[in-house]
Amino acid sequence: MTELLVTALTCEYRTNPMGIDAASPRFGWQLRSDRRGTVQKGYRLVVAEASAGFEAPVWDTGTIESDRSVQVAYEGPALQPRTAYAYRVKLWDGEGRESEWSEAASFETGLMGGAWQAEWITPAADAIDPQTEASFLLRKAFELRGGIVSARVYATAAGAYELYVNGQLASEDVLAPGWTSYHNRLQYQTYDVTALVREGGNGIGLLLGDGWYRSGIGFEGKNFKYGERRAALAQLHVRFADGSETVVATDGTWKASTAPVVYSTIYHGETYDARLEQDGWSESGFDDAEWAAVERYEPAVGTIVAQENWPTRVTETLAPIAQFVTPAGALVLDLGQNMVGRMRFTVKNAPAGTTITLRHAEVLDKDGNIYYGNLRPAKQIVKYIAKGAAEETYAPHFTFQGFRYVQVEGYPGQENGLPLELFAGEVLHSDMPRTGEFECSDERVNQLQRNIQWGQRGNFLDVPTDCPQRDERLGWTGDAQVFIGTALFNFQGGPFFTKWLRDMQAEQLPNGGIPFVIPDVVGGDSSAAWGDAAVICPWTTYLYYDDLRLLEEQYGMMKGWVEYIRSQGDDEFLWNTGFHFGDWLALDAKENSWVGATPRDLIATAYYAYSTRLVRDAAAALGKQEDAAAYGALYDNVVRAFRDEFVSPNGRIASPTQTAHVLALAFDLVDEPMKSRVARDLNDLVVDNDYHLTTGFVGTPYLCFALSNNGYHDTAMKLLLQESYPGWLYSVSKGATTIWEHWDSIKPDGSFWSDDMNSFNHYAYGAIGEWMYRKVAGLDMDASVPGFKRLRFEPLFGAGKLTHARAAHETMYGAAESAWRVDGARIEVRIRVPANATAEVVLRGAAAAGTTENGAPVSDAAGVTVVRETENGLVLNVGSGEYAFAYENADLFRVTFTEHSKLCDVLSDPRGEALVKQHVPELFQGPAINFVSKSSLKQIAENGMLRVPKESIAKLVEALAQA
Ligand code: RAM
Repeated sequence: MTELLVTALTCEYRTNPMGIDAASPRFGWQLRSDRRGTVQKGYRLVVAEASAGFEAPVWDTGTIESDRSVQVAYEGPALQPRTAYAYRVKLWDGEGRESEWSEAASFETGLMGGAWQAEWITPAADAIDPQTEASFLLRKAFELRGGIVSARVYATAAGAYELYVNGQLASEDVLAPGWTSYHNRLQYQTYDVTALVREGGNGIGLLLGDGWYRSGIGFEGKNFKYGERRAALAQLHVRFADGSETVVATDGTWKASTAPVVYSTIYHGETYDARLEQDGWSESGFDDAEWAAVERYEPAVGTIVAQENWPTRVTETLAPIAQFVTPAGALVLDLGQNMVGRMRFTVKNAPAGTTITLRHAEVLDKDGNIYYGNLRPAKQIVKYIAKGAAEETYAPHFTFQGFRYVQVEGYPGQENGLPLELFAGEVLHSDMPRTGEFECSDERVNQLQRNIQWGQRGNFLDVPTDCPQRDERLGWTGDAQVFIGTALFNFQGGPFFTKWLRDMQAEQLPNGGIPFVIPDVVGGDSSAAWGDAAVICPWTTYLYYDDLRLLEEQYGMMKGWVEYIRSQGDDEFLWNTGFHFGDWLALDAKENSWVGATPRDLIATAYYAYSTRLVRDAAAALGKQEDAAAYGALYDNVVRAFRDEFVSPNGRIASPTQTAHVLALAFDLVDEPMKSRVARDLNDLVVDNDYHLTTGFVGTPYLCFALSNNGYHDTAMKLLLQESYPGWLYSVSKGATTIWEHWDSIKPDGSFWSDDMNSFNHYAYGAIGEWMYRKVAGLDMDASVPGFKRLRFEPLFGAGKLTHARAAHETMYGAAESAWRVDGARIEVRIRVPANATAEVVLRGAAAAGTTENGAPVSDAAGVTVVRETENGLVLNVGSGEYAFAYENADLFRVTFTEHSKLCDVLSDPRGEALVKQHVPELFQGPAINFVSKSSLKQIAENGMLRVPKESIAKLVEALAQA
């Protein structure tokens, strides 16, 4: 039986979500096919209320002739709030096959903008000091009759909260309601508590702490708070078999107390006094007579919206790999990985009042002592005061730490060592599905890839942050912008960026400027390459997920940003005024400066051009023809102005930095013949620097792209594989398990870059990951068809250092994969194209004759069309499926016309043969020219038949010149 299946149904990026408030949610599905070249010809999607079943659908599309299988918007009658829907899909392919109905998937709407029945409450100010550092407990007992069918809680807080029902923690979500621009937007969460409620007496409780709302956020003592008073808003809806409903909502009848969480802030940690625990506090029988009253208190928050991001959760637990005593005498646990989250630990038979203190740090100094210097004022201290039970287990509630090492004090019996099995590191971040893998023959690069992914996990804790440990942890726009291309390969980031971009949009300044950090807690605005996140992030999200709706929604912000730039500068088409971070932390900075040598107006104008181009493209994608034309014209003008100002008529870039050249190439600011000149100059800059980079935040993400896309992939590979400082593998060689903020966060002599700004978990330089996926492994998209519907595979094999590489990416259509292996001249390339997608494949150095797929001539392969042979190799067009290509790499041997004539010169020189033997002995061993005499060699060369490695020719020519 041939199989055509519909699987992996999603609604708004999620599997069976609850709390959907979109009026027209979007569906997606994947096709599974046992044939190659499967394309969806049509589909039928049916949505029904879950209680009614598919026999009585609310929306039946009927048969729709379309190959669209992602972001299919609901267009039926208005969805009802707090209602469970089921949906299913069936489809037809281009070969007339019809699938069965998919399994039913579900989604459940949230409050959909309806009024809250609950009232905001907080402990009465005359009973509990609102300024107390302690968290609050809020509770209510209630009765339920029998026949319960379902129960949901909708809740949020000004602060951070945990929900308890009948003594049970109701959800795995951590730090709800998440961090948004609270005064503009606040998320609420939906919890299914059906299994926790029961007929008879029930209790509901909220543990309410400070979270991002009131912890005091921001570096240099900014200590920003959204509000001084915490408050909660929650309502429980219980539905009964007879269709009736009961609502229990926060109101004046609730009671309040302080919690055993006596102190908790994001940066400094938490203190928990277990002696203050009140058993049964969220249960019905609990006596709350002594508890304080609550009062209504409406915090200054903006629109309450359904949870948009993935929830923050514990996604992995790490056991300590070692414990040791430092030279200074501290007992330290080593988690083996710089992680972000919290420690959970158990203590047995500790006398009441025993205080156990955990201090968290990322690294040890060169003497082996735990190093807290880079935390700046952030304390990262967790204290637990035992209640004297036989066994007590604790993990902090409303804080997180960035750490690999944990100094433990006061743990009973610790002089004899800690029971490692009673300690665990809980890794916390937005619980995004992982969608990317990269792996190759160099274990150091694999460690780099792990470091990049760990850096992302640690800094995608609800907001894309710069760092997770010091008194910062902020949504720096520049960092997010340079990293998003890598981020979206690694993890499903649609919901994550949707939420963050909505906050950015809410915080865009009236003049179109963009604050440095989103959510904005520090002020400051509109640096080039930082504010450009307003354009680059929506555009990139659109490209990866075909999320046209997000693009439409964000278009006003994108355009506003470009108009802001246009209003700057003393020339309409140059941006040469204002504050800029420049090429932040570049190595060509002046001493004691954080700003690299590339002129800030060059960077600003380059970004002006780039953002304008993307707004032009966004306008075109959205069908806004007038805007597309207007921004196209603006783009041309900015490019012209850039050239006038920064490029000499012969193509010399005005600033001799790597970053200046990188931007000119990466943003297409120069054309041929200047482009080749710029690329050559960039290559020279890197080679002259002995294959080391000098770039900072601005140049680094594009450096290797600029080289690989312009004929210098070998140089890019050497940069990647460079182990000495500075380069990506330098930190790996120093044992890093995450990406560092500085190329020399730890210097070769083991000392640190100064304390004042030295994060060991900063994803920005991890932006190299995108190039590893796209260029090294060769897994790429055709950007003119968003969402990876049209893939592009073009692995660049490099200068023979890697023998294999493999990348996989879970696209909206399913898994895509590219893997290659080189053995001498033989190359194997395996690719996977998900069903309903197609791909262009470029096999570098291949010719049609001699290339096989699955052992047979490529031209006979099902699903493959040979398009053409080019200078670069063989271009194929393939349909969905898995393919295994193999060929001899002519690229290693093929000689260009100039090289050929140079080679002829060498060979016609009397010293030719000796030179060849001395410098390129492989010429006499290679498959193409075994046993050839000098004269036949020359003859073959003259006929253009000789295939020698390009590098060998260069070596020969050089040797001849020197001989
Ligand atoms: C520091 C961090 C951050 C960067 C800003 C400009 O706070 O390095 O990553 O974006 O400076």
